[in-house]
Formats: sequence, structure tokens, C-alpha cells
Amino acid sequence: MNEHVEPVYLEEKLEEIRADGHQGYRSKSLPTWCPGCGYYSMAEGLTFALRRLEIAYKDVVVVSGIGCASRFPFFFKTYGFHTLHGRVLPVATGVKIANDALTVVAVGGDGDAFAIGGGHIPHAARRNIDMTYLVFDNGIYGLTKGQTSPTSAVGFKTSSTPYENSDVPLNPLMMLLSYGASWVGQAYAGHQHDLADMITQAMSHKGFSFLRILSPCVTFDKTDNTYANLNLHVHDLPQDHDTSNLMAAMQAASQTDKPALGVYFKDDRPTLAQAMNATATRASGTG
Ligand SMILES: Cc1ncc(C[n+]2csc(CCOP(=O)(O)OP(=O)(O)O)c2C)c(N)n1
Ligand code: SF4
Ligand SMILES: [Mg+2]
Repeated sequence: MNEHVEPVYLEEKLEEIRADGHQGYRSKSLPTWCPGCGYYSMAEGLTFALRRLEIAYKDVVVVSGIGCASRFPFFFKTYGFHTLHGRVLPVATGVKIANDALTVVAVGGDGDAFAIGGGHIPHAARRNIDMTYLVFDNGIYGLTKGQTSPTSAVGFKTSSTPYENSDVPLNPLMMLLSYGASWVGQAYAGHQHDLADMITQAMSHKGFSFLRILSPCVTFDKTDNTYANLNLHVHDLPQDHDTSNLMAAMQAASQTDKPALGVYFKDDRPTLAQAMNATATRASGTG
């Protein structure tokens, strides 16, 4: 087939990007993810959210663990902290407690979050630390060249499970709902505009917001979480979904074969900083 493809010149593309204001948030390092990786949509989504919320890059800290997803801070002009595998939330918690005025965005992959880092999530969630946790869930360990992860499907063949994965996958939405996260949502890298909107909503929430982003690893997963498969199954939560109803959120989260996108649950309750300030006031006898 002789398809004519228009060439893309890097300098022209960079001019276009500079002109649209994105450069105000993006670093000089261009992302190094594989062409087609879902993580590009997420970088665009976070840039869009920061611009829409008019948060200056100097007031933002992006904290990550280790993995392809965790290379995120390199590509932003904001402050950034590329920590250890699975340790994004303890470091992000420290940043937020040290300076509550900062906007803290924690990012990482499914392995970073739910394997080595799994023990930290319930405590950040139940304490309602005012930060946004974006988990880029491709159901695989991308950086280490494609091993099975805690969210891989039963039957998935990888280099670590060549005879098919037999472990039942974790359900991240159900976990975060039961851990007491005050904002829980799900988005898809293939729906870039909706994803940007969901990141904006998550960051607008005062408290611990958790957004699971379904994202294909185009290099190491040719069979499961592909754009083709996800396009067939993802759909929006029903319009009448009640985001204040935890049981309704859990019911929706249990439908794992047809993942619904949108805000599952939202609860406005005091953040850790607000609770600590109230305690300090009581302890000082002034409250
Ligand atoms: C303590 C420690 N154990 C293991 C590793 C090797 N390692 C690096 S990234 C990674 C998993 C990455 O998977 P995920 O978090 O899903 O990120 P992705 O690359 O898919 O974005 C592992 C096991 C490490 N860097 N440090
Ligand atoms: S290995 Fe997979 S997750 Fe990592 S950059 Fe490439 S496509 Fe993305
Ligand atoms: Mg992964």
C-alpha cells in the first residue's frame, strides 16, 4: 500500500507547542516513552489540568516512584521528585505536610502502586491527605520489559508467566473505596479530552483523590489492555450514578469486565491538615 504520510518536522512541532502555552508547564526534556504509549495522553492531561486550574508550575510538586509511568516528573517544569520503587506516597505525604500550600500530584504505575507500594495506599487514603494520586494502570511492568503485575488478567502470558498468569487481579477501585479515599475515579488514556477533564476534577477535590487511568503498554502487551480491546469495553458511568453512595460506587467497581469511566465516589470531609489544625487548637485550649 502506498500511503502518503505528511512528514512532521521537530522544529515546527516545537514552535506549535511553544505557541499554545504548554511550554509553561513542560520541561525541555521531551518524553522518552515508546510511540503510542498511553502515558503521552496523561502528560497532556496533567498539562491541561494545571493550565485550566491556573496553578503556577512553581507551586506544584510531581512525585513519582519507579517505572515508565514514574518518569513523569522529568517532563514537567514543576518541582519533581523521582523517589524509590513503591515509595511515592510517603514522600508525597512528607512534601504536603511540610508545605500545605503546595499542590502535590503523586504518579506511578500499577506495579509501583499495588505491588511494592501497596502498604502505603490505605493510610494516605484514610488520612485524607490533600493530594491527587494518578495511577497509570497498564496491567504490566513496562520498564522492566513486560512482566505480570498485580492488575494483570488471569490467563495473561508474559515473560514472568509464559504458561499464563493464574493470579486473580486486584481491583484498584474497590481497594481505594474501601480504604476511605474521598474521591475515586477512572479514566482511559484513549479518551484524551475526558482524561484531561478527569485529572482536572481530581485536582479540584480537597482531599485524597485517586484516579485510575487505563493505559495500554503498546510494546509489551499485544493481547490484553490494547487500545482495540479497551475501546470495545470502556463506557461511561450511568448519568444518574450517585457519587455520594459508597455502595453504588462499589457495585460499579465490581464490573471489571466492562470498566466504567467517570467519578465513582466523592466525599467532602476534613483533610489531614484541617484535622491536625483542629487538634492543635483544642490542645492549645483556644478552641
Ligand atoms: C526495590 C526495587 N525492586 C524492583 C525494582 C525493579 N522495577 C523497576 S520498575 C518495576 C515495575 C514497574 O511497573 P509499573 O509500576 O507498573 O510501571 P510501568 O513501567 O508499567 O509504568 C520494577 C519491578 C526496583 N527498581 N526497585
Ligand atoms: S514499555 Fe510500555 S509502558 Fe513503558 S513506555 Fe513503552 S509502551 Fe509505555
Ligand atoms: Mg505498569
